[in-house]
Amino acid sequence: MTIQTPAALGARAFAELAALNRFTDEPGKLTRLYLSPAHRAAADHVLARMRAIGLNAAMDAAGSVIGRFEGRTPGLPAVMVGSHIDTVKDGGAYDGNLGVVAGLLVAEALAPRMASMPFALEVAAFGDEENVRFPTNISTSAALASGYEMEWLDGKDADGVTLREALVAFGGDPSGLAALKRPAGSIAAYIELHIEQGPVLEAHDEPVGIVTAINAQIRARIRVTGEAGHAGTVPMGMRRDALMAAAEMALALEAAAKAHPDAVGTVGVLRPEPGATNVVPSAVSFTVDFRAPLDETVRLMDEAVEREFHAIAARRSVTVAIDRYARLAATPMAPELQAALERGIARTGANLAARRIPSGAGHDAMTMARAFPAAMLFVRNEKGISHSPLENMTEADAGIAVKVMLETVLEIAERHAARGA
Ligand code: HGY
Ligand code: MN
Ligand code: MN
Repeated sequence: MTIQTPAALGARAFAELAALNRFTDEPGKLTRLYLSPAHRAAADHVLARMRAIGLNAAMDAAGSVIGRFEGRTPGLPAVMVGSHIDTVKDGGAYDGNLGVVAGLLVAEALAPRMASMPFALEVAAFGDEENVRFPTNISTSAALASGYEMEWLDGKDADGVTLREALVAFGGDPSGLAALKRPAGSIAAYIELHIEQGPVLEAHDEPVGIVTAINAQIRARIRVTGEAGHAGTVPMGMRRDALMAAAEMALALEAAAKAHPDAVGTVGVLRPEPGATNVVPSAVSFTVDFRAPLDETVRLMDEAVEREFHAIAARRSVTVAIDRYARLAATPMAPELQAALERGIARTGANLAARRIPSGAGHDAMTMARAFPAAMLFVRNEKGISHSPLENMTEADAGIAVKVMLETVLEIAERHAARGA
């Protein structure tokens, strides 16, 4: 295997990212929603890159692209290195994409050695981690671990297109979703490289860190229904204004989050109807996303949302419907893989710290951890800015991080071999 220096890996990573990030649904921005034309183009590109590296690769029924190298004998449990290629709207270049590129580069580096490896190597490019388009819950990796939840197929996007319709048009296969669930033990380790999307590594001037656990979260779609009216004639005391009620609910969510020191709450989407300057809004659809390190904190916040939203609706003579479509429990990362990442960092010989960090952001590693040992390596990104076109990181840090991923996979292999596994 040629020596893969961090500098060389960083240059390769940035070149791969530039090629992958040509695919967007909004020219001039990076918007690549699940099952969109840009997602299809990006998936085809990743499929071609996997095959060029020699991986046995295909797109699965849910639209993920997964490639595999066998180990010393066919059918061995796999070490999977992956992340997601879907993005938020007007997102950053590195969220998800970097972890998929890391998988490609690790596979490329290990290709000559796979005949002696005690496990298979898989690279995964999941397609629905952001859950921006449909009311799903990290569905494409969940399909492999806990299994696909068929009710997701009936979820609709902002244009009223169901996930089932979009999946068929994309070239996916609703009838093949149940079969995606992997047998117990078939994935020996899932390891994901991801930008930190937070300020800790930069504050300590450290390029990489090891994730201890991923915060719990609940996401819900809220529908407030009031009564349309003439903006110029309906007296304030006689209005059933859906938007004002929704605004009060948004502030109630903020208060519920501020009541707990490490909790967060966000209203990211808010759509008034009919949406005219001179019409008192008859209805509002909005989303809530709230998170915390502990399940109990999220439960308390959920109770507050339920209680306050209904009290506000009653006071304002409107109705409110709360559709909790995503619940993710707080997810610890596998201790033995955290230790493997620490040894992977040490093997680089660069005398790097191995700081443990919790993740406020959700990841495919959360769902993979439901069935398989899972771990994450964080890499520093500028000011921790993410879910923004300002998301940025250095090529040097990318190279260090990919090098750590490579050394970690080798470390796991050597431990397997030492145990005679
Ligand atoms: O929203 C999240 O936590 C992740 O970026 N999907
Ligand atoms: Mn991500
Ligand atoms: Mn994201």
